[in-house]
Amino acid sequence: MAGRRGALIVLEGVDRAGKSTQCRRLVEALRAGGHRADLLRFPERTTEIGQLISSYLMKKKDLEDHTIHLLFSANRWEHVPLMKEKLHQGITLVVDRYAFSGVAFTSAKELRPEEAAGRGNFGTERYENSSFQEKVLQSFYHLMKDETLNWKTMDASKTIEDLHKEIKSIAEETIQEAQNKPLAELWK
Ligand code: NYM
Ligand code: MG
Repeated sequence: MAGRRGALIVLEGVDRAGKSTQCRRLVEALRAGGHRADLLRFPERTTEIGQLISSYLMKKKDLEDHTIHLLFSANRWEHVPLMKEKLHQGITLVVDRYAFSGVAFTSAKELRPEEAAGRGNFGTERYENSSFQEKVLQSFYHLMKDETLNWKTMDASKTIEDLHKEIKSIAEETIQEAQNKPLAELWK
């Protein structure tokens, strides 16, 4: 088995889609099936950069739009060496949001939503309102046009269990397919 790398599996979507639940379930199931798998999330709020991001999201801190965008990006880059190391070691990474959220959320901001629209059943963090989330969704659809990225679309209205089965089977397929492919760079 030496030389076989892990797969990078990213779950993306609007807030409240159920990504965190599915990521946790997927890692458990992969491990139970004998795979080596680790869970990562972005933003990863525990680092110094992550703490700044968290304060921004909790509206405890105001940051200029480009600045927060770059902090989200830096928060991913600070984990790249670790991620590469794990992938090379054959560990599959299940990632709760990645660079696509970076693009989708920032570009949704540039689309200037009417903030006033009815607030849905979201949390209290920045971006957590239905008009903004609608813009984010449109940005994700736009990103999904890039066919080199092997996107699979999930219907988040299904039950946790049904979704889990579907995601697990796609993940297992992806792990197989990734094994013999060299690590590539995103957007290069
Ligand atoms: N978010 C996440 C961004 O705006 N840009 C990014 O690059 C990333 C990774 O952070 N509303 C936003 C999306 C979420 C918020 O994420 C917090 P989570 O997964 O709810 O902790
Ligand atoms: Mg959230």
